[in-house]
Amino acid sequence: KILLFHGGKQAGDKVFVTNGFEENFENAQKTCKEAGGNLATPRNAAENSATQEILHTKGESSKSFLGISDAQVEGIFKYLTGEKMTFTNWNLGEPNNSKDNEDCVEIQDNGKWNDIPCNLLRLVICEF
Ligand code: GN1
Ligand code: CA
Ligand code: CA
Repeated sequence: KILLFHGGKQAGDKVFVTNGFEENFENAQKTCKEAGGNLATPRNAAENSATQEILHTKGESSKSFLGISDAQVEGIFKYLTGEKMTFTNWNLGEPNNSKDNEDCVEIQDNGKWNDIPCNLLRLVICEF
């Protein structure tokens, strides 16, 4: 499947790829679903690095949404499948639900995670 996605980064059975556009969380999720994939959801260090490498191809300080949210129960981040998380890579002091309004998660170009408002625009990275 990797041959179908130019610029994709592979980690195990997964391929991570961007469409090059910035979208809010809801639209990014929709974009990935419509393509037959899901929002990037790194479940181990290798998958996190592959996602980070996509950001590096897009230049300095690129950030992307992950398929993780605490919209259901504040403070309890879960995969969009509803499962509990088995791997995290939070930046120091995160998640902090800044201004009581951060239920989505971005991955920064250093690979670290930060919770942010879901209506911000971030590079779309999907996994297949
Ligand atoms: C940013 O801009 P500020 O300090 O209110 C960030 C938060 C981080 C915080 C870390 C929209 O908040 O998510 O937790 O820095 N907000 C945004 O200091 O990126
Ligand atoms: Ca929150
Ligand atoms: Ca935060």
